[in-house]
Amino acid sequence: MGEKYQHIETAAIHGASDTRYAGSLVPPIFQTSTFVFDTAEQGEKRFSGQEDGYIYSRLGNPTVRVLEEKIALLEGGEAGLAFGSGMAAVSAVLLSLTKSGDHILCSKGVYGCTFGLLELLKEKYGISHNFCDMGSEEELRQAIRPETACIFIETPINPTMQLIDLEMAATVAKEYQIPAVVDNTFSTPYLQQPLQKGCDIVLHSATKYIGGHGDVVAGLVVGKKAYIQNLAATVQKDVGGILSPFDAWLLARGLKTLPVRMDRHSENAEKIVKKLTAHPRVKRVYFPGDTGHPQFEIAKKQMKAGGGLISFELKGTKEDAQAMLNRLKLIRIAVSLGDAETLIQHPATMTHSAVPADMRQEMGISDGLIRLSVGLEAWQDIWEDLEQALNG
Ligand code: LCS
Repeated sequence: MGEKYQHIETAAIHGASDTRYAGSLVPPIFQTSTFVFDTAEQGEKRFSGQEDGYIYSRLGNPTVRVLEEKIALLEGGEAGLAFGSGMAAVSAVLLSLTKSGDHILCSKGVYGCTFGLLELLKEKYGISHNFCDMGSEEELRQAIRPETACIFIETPINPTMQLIDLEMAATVAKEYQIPAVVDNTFSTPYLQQPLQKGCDIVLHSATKYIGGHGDVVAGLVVGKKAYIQNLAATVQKDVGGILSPFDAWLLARGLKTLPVRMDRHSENAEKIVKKLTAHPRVKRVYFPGDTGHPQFEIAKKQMKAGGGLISFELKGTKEDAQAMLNRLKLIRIAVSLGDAETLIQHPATMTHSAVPADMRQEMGISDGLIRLSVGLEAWQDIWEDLEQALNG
């Protein structure tokens, strides 16, 4: 946690909070689009980089900076950068690392819109990609091409909950001198810290656990200072997917309770997994914190706990899955995840509907697969609702 903090729980609360104005405990919201220069010469110096200071909120804002410093601290990285959505962060990173003719090696399974972006990059700019299980160093080495510009990893993968060994992937990436990029949305820095495993860039849909309350859409990137400065001065500045000061303030607030929330999400999920596994209508349950998960050894190596997301396969058809969702009373049918409310969704027809059916099958997204984002309610109430819907 940097030099100042030994524990992530303390860093999440006190880190990057010394922007104090009028003795305010909480950093204020700088809801301003621009910043006034004392003189024309000062403006010139700010633009040329001779003098530090704010210019215009697309180029930097003090409230947004607090969030960027906090996430960098929690991920154990040198610097952070905030974006207007998780997809703005994913696209900025991929644009920054590739040029026409390059290749992206991707984990076998990614969020549906990341898949859409990869397709767009291929069609419009000739940046190809392929998917790889990344089950071993050898498998990774065989998939890397001379034109591979980066390795892009989701772990756990949305929504199949398959895992990739981050240390293994980072070792191979180093061997080929290409960056390993990790989408850490599902785990957050409280449960998993990819940079500490040797990966190069971490990104988040901060819309999820980082915000934690279902009221913000945002993205974050953490990496080496030189990379982040370059990303800010190029793709972010010129494409412009920035975060608003108020949303940054909400996220910095959300981060204070991240450790407590993640503990509770994980504990609740563990309880629900036990119940789901024993239920006769459930074919299979996928949860990285489950000793029965085929990659539990990887989870033990790199995750503090299983997190709050569970996927499970119902016995039956797509219509059976939809009917089960429709019987729920407390649990809300909604995409997104990581909120206080327990949310449930049907990946094949919702988050991953943009992925062609044959690819979905290959990724392990069947029509009976359901994804549950276990919230912070009493687990008994969550289970009671699930049980009545499963039995119904
Ligand atoms: N990465 C992952 C792993 C995600 O799950 C999402 C969104 C994104 C990136 C994109 O972030 P956004 O732009 O939405 O902030 N995942 C969603 C999901 O599973 N349900 O709704 C959104």
